Amino acid sequence: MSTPKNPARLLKRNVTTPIPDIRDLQVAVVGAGFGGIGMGVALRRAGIHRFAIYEKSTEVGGVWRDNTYPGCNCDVPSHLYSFAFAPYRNRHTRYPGQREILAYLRRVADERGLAPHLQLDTAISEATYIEDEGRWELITAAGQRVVADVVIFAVGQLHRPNLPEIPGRADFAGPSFHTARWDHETKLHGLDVAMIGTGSSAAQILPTLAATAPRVRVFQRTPHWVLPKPTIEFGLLARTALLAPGAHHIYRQALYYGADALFAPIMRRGWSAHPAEWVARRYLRRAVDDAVLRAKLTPGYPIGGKRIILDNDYYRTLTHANVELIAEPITRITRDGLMTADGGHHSADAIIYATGFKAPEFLMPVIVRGRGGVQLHDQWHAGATAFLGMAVSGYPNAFLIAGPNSFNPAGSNPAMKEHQIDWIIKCLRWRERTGAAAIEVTEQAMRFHQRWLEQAIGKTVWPIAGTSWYKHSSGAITNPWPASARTYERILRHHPPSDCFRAVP
Ligand code: N01
Repeated sequence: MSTPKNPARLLKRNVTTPIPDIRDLQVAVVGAGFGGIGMGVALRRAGIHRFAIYEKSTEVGGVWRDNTYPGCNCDVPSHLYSFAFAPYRNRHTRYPGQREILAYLRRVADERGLAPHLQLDTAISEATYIEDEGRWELITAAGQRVVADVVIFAVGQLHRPNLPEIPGRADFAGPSFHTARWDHETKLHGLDVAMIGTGSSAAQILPTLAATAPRVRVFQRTPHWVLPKPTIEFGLLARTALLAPGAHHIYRQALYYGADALFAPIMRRGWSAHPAEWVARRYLRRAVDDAVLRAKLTPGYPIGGKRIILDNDYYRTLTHANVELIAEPITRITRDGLMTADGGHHSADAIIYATGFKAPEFLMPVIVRGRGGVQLHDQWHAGATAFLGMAVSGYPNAFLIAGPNSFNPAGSNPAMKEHQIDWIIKCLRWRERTGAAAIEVTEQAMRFHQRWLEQAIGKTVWPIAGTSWYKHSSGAITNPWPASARTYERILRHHPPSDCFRAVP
């Protein structure tokens, strides 16, 4: 496979020719966000070169390509929110912005030679295991057929916007859009804006909206817990220290262990969350003088029940004269506003849906058929499950990155994905050593893991907290990892593929 003259250009447009024979891939990766890019780099490093990365969009970057709303940034420090193999180079800012992360991902894909492997603008709509061959057949949305020994889904959890079915939504006459589909053509200056939802995205957008719109009405269904974000710019001392050999690695490790020690205990029931809850309550008291507004913003469930918002401006902006927090449930959307359960009508020129993602619907809308033609989504009707978030019994040679119960709410998800990528490479090597066409996680390993997972989830605050994207409509907790990142790493180390996989006859 020849390397094109300017691989960077290929990262931004449809690439249809560089893969010589799409009927004969070793690996097909689906998705070109952090997971897909990291997997591609690892495959090359492992000497696997006949692979393609299928991406539905015309660019790499995943959620960092999709989310372009004003103020979009990351609440995990950049030195940790990056691949260990590609150190983050900005020594000035602790928290990266959306553009920086997207530029970082493009650069990694470019510098690590992924351009010839990228099949952009190519959505995979079906994946079927061919039993006689021990391989996978993928069908693209355009009807193209691809056959690969192994399929790796790296589509992430937060990529399908949730547009709530509120009666009258289609009647609204003004502009309306979801945070992850920001309409940059619509100028919101001078418009009265209604924003539905109060999660991390809403918190990041609100200061910009409030600075330009005459009136912003924020519709809150449930308050989220908010913690202040530590200082954002590195001082001269820190910048100089980060120049020292090995300093980046030491800082990254400190952040990794620090996040585990500080945030993972918050998710557990009992006293370990008390200090964080105390800090959050004190922060709210200091930021909001108005007792009525404070009462509306005080959650009635334990901290960590939903993803905690780390932000310094959200509460402060809610106290501005042109911002109103409405905690009454929305009953209907009209031509020119929103109605609430108390009978109020709140006029609006534009509506922003900061209503999150269909996170528990893993792999949708791809139809995945395993052994015996069984459909994965039928099997997952009451909530998705997978062995360590990566493999499902009955689906040989198929892997997931960021699959069920592997989102780390307490630290870095790129770091979690790197652990998964390393482990998947181990599985591929083991498959090669056994000489089997296909390998599959055993039902026993799945059952054992699921029992452990349910016990661990039972000790967290999630089952007793209300709605969140961590939960399937059945009530099952399907998205977050219920322990520390180190525990995940340790479990993977103690579970070599030979212990939990079998060769498929
Ligand atoms: O979405 P969310 P998000 N009527 O699901 C409300 C990551 N992220 O886009 O809480 C009325 O958190 C819903 O109400 P409730 C991060 O992991 C990371 O803000 O369900 N309201 C909630 O308030 C984050 O957790 C960064 O009662 C409705 C809101 O919409 C994840 O993305 C930055 C409703 C949705 O909040 C998702 O965040 C931004 C309805 N029918 C995001 N349906 C970083 O910094 C939903 N809501 C890394």
